[in-house]
Amino acid sequence: MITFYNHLHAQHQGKVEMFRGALVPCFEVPARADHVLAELQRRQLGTVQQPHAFDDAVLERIHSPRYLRFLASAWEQWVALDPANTDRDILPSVWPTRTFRTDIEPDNLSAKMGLYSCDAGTPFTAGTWVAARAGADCALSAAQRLLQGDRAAFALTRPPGHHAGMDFFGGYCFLNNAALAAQHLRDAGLERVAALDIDYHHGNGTQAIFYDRPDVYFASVHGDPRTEYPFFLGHADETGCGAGVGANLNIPLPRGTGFEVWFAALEHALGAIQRFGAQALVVSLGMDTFVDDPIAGFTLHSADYLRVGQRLAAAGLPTVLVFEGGYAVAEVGVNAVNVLEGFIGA
Ligand code: Q9C
Ligand code: ZN
Repeated sequence: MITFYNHLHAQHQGKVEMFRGALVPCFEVPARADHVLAELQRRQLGTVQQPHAFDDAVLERIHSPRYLRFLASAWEQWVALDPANTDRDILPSVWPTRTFRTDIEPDNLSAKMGLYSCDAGTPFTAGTWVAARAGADCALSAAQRLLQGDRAAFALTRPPGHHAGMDFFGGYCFLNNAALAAQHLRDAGLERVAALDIDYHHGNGTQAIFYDRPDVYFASVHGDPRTEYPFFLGHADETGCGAGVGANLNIPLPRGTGFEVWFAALEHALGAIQRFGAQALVVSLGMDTFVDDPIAGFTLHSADYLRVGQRLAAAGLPTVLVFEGGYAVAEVGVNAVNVLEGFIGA
């Protein structure tokens, strides 16, 4: 299986995030991707390549032009406010909740940060845009390989993507890599594509992007949003709207859920994807289902991920695997590469 590695990922290196009233060191760190790359190379599981450069127009298939313009210009505006800002990340602190207007983009940078975000846990740094942009290229390059006939491809990138919506960032995500990959497959002529999200956290961005569409099925197995981030989406009664009714499946599970119950939910999601008639699969591969993850609550063990990979392969679909969360840094390489090894060996 080919891996597209985001060689610019380390340029996104947040310092702190807001957590329980304090600024704490970021969980989403460059070492995460480094560990996955090192383990891939140690096991020699296929070649590692740099992504191809896709046009900005491809990003506009998923994200709004004004959001993309904001991402590309935010850091410049931040430093213009105060040259000392080069040493500080940008965090939002004010949001247009219910009853406020979102049609007028404010000039004020803090206000723009709020307009285009959903939490204070996602710092924007000097290298965030270049890293996210190259990460999107990785996901698109992986999708492109499927179109050229590959059985599977892996996008090894950070920052992650599945919490990012059409016009907002959050949950450590800026560009929705999985949605971009799925849309790229659609635009190349595949009529039905499935996005399967197995990160611990519900993929609210991906769900929202495809919620009214019958051509991209979204299925997710995740921590119950009543207690888990992102809190405000991911319930079982969200089944799609308009033309997309029936093309969205959420399987929320309680904190503490172990492998057998989780795996049964995965089987259920893959069965639904099969019945939908998907011609390709995009997997949001979050590794924060691991028992020792510091910010999540399922109890999967390293060996379980071999079975996850085998089961994903058994779906028999051309598959893009997109790296998402997973914050047990020392173990994330072994765990992610176990999925790949299980997939390849199946
Ligand atoms: N500060 C992904 O796994 N914050 N995002 C949780 C800890 C948000 C996770 C509380 C977690 C987002 C891609
Ligand atoms: Zn997650």
